[in-house]
Amino acid sequence: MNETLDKITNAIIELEVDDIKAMVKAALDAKIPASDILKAATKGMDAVGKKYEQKEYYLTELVLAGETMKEAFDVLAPALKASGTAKSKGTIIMATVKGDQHDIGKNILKSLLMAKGFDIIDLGMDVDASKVVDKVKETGAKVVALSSLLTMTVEQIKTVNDALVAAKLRSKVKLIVGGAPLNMALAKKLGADTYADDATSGVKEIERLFSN
Ligand code: B12
Repeated sequence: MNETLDKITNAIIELEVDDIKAMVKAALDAKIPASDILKAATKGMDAVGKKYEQKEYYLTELVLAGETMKEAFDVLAPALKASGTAKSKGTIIMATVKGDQHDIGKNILKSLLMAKGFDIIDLGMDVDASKVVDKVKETGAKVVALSSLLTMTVEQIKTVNDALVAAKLRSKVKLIVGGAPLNMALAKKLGADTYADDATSGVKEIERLFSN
């Protein structure tokens, strides 16, 4: 295993919010691919999640881990984008569902999609279904990508789906969802067209939706 990448994983786990930017920058300067650095940081977030489950970490640590990941991502995002293409492949509306304030996964997917040349309209987190519907109406976007990290907010996917149906827009858009509490069966039950369990397969799935 690459020592620099291990250090980045550990910096996320140890919540080294002040040092992470310099570490990521050093890794990029050493020509380590941005996608590998992203994987190392994500591995750290998974370990933080486990520590939280085991009550070794509490909410304060979760907040700090989120901030550390965001710092890392600030440095990584331009490098991820630069590794992609510039031609627009289509427009995607992205949001984290109402009641949910997790946006790191969504932001990673967003950067990878931008790197592939998609235009992204990011509505942010804790987003009301009506806002998604308004944006679809306004932009004619062909894909809506929703993130939900909490078991208690996955139902919001159904709320968005129902709102799109009520606005007679559902047949005009494809709905893709992701986030830890989801799987393909649940996603479909909630009205989504498809699901992906990480950002890389999310990009592939979205490319497939656009090619259909
Ligand atoms: C960081 C974090 C936070 C931060 C979020 C900061 C931020 N701006 O995002 C803060 C501190 C705010 C937070 C708060 C809470 N959190 Co929290 N949090 C996490 C943690 C540690 C990491 C999440 C993360 O960023 N992971 C890294 C990213 C890269 O992974 P990801 O989000 O899963 O995204 C990937 C895939 O899922 C996928 N994906 C994600 N979205 C989408 C969308 C599409 C369309 C596609 C295709 C793919 C896709 O691609 C991504 C990249 O590969 C997780 C534990 C974990 N390991 O997941 C808990 C976790 C999600 N949190 C949890 C909980 C309980 C909470 C709180 C309720 C705690 C509390 N008591 O207050 C609050 C809820 C606040 C709210 N209303 O949302 C639980 C959820 C349990 C559940 N199933 O409901 C978890 C699982 C921790 C645990 N093990 O208990 N949290």
